[in-house]
Amino acid sequence: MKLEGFELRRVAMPLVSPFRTSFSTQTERDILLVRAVTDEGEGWGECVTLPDPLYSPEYADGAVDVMKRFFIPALAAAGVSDAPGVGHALYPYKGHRMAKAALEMAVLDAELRAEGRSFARELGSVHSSVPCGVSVGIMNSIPELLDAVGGYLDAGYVRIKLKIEPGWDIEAVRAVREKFGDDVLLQVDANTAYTLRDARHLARLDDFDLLLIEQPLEEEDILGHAELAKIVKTPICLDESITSAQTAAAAIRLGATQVINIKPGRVGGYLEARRIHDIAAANGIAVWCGGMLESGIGRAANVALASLPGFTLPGDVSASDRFYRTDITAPFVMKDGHLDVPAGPGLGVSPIQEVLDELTTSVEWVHI
Ligand code: SMG
Ligand code: MG
Repeated sequence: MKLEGFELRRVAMPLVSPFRTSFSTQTERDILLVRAVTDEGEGWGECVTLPDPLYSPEYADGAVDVMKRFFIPALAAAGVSDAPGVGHALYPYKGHRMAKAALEMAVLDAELRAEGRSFARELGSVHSSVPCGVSVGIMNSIPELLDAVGGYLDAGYVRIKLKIEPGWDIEAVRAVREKFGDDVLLQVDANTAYTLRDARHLARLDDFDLLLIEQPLEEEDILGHAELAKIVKTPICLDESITSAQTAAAAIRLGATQVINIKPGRVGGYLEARRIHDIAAANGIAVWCGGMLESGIGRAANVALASLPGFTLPGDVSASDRFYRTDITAPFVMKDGHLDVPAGPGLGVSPIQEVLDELTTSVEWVHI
């Protein structure tokens, strides 16, 4: 397969409701789509950068810049013709994992479509459907939160994740437990909003039988998480801190993470995501698939990843309508709390051109 170039397309997708975390409020998703064009057909990638470097150091405009300035020329110079080649050619460049992941994903999709193989099969899928969890943003009031959670439970979501921050934690969790009972699979995500000084406070969450506390402390505070894990009984799950298979192995060894949230964009791609899955499995650590409010393109790949054997907890893998009234692909629709794993070639879904055109804010072509 010979790469001819990449189309970089920005798409503005309005959210059905604002999504507030400890670091920002999103009302619209500005998605960077990458289309790899080859002599054997095309492939799609989705870059999960947010507009500002508040979740991770990367941001959408920066991803476009690094792709055009360094990464695509490096792929051209190396004559890259397959997905593992993308990782090798970009290895000398530090960081920018979301940008690397999007390019690798597009090349992998092109390769698999040309060969008629699915992402799921390629990654090592063992399930034809995956359970859906939903991430619930910080709300203005407890009644508003209970309304939102009630709606998701009625829709069939099998696991609820509450976004938390200082001032919106114990009482929010208590209210959800009191209203919906002890059987609901419940977890929380702080997106680095606490410090080790909050350990006693966070230990109060132990009363609520949570599956896990996700990323309570700063991303670089691996030892802090290891200390916290000795004080808090609820399992610690790292998200932001895990940027590679190497950091995953270290965090596991240090006792900083008892569960891992795997986001392919954060770790540089689906191939590295699979390596983290393998390391976690070898260490008896459960993993689940995180989400970055993906369109149908990224969602398709996440659903495939979530169907690997080590993904034993429901992920932030929700239906398209959790975030979007109109998706750019055929929507992912939940049945009995599950999404079907696409089985067609590559991602198994493609953008619908008219929808894509309507939502596109810019397109550029980068020749190889
Ligand atoms: O795609 O369902 C989704 C979003 C899940 O909460 C989610 N993602 O830290 O895990 C996380 C956040 C990161 C994105 S917040 C804008
Ligand atoms: Mg998280």
